[in-house]
Amino acid sequence: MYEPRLETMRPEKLRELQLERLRKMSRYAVENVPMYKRRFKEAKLDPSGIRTLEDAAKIPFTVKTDLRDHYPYGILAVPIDKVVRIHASSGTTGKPTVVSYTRNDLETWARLMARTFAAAGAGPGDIVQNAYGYGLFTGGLGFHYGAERVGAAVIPSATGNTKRQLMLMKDMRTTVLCSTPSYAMYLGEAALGEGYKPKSDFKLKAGLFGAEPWSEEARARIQEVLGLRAHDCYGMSELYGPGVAVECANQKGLHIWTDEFLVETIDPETGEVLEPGKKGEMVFTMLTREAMPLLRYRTRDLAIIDHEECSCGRHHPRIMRIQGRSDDMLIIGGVNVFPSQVEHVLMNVPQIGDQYQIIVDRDLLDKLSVRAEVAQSFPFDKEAERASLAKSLESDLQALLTVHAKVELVPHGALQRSEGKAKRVIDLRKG
Ligand code: DLL
Repeated sequence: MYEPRLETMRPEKLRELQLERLRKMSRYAVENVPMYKRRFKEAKLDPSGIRTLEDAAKIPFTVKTDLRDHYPYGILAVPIDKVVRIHASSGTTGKPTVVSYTRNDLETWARLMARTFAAAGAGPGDIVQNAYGYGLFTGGLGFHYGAERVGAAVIPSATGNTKRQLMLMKDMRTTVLCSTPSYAMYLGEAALGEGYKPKSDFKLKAGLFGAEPWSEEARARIQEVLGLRAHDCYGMSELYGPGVAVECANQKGLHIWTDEFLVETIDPETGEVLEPGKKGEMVFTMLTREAMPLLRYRTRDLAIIDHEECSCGRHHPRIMRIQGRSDDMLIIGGVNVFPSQVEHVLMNVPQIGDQYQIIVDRDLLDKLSVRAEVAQSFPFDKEAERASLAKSLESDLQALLTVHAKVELVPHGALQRSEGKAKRVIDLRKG
């Protein structure tokens, strides 16, 4: 552990710390950010009215459009000369979401990232290859500073240039790989294609993978090919970046650093707070953020949060894998379909490769199809085998999704590989 006192704090102590910080943060936000001053006034709420953690539910939500509406600096609680870093998350349309940090914010973020590396067993002597994007994206610098903080050596290899990544991995004797899970899969595939024997040529022991959804089956594949322990890590630009939650060596859910974040799960339709253990949208309050306070920020990410104790000694509750985003959910003829369900089915079938696309279209009715690459060893030329594989996948998908999905198999290598976040869903109904 990097900060054993905070990482093993008992749940009741954590709650005390959270309450103290929540009260302080509410007052700070109201006094320094006009948007929060207005919101509290509209809700007829004074920060002094927050006396218990449950009172957080009285605070109005903050949503992504609030950040866009106050582009670029409207939510700042400090003068611009206290800001020392600015990141942004790329919007698919229009202006990006801008996130600003004071020196103390960067310090907090680096500490949380150091905990992230420590949870994966990384420290002095480790060689960390950081294949997240450096730039406006928070992945690159977030992992970079965390690795340095625990005393590991960082190779800032950034995304892309896959052959060079593999050469570095072997020659520099990389022990910890940081990348999106889809890029980790691609690195594994490319390593085999280039004639490496990953388990003996590489010295990898752990991977820190996140920034996009992935399944248990994908984890099993990455671990098998690269010979490492794959840790899931979660974060988002608005909440510093990566470093919000990470899996310990037990790999049974991601510990959320609740001394820094108050997390609630809500019903995404009604906004009501759900009981612990129920699947819902995660809502985060940043408890010590200086530059850009965020109270009850709706993430749109759906998850179950588990409060059971973990044998690793950390009492921080765990996200039992992100189960999709409320805005990623596809509605096919009235039925809700999550891309993660499709991945779950595909990755369970050894004849299927790592790459796939989900295509949604409409003529009279919604049509769902899945284009999947076969594994390298699969005899793609044999039509009968292809047809039978497609048929069996269609029936597995039907059983899980309860809607029909047409399966199109394509040869190994036919689909584009991703170096950052994979784009798996093509919805032709939009636009
Ligand atoms: O993806 C920050 C990050 C970088 C996290 C590197 C982990 C590793 P954004 O670009 O703002 O920030 O995207 C945030 O990505 O709301 C989730 O929908 C998704 N996401 C992030 N981590 C995971 C994960 C970074 N482990 C959005 N599993 C979030 C599933 C994830 N989805």
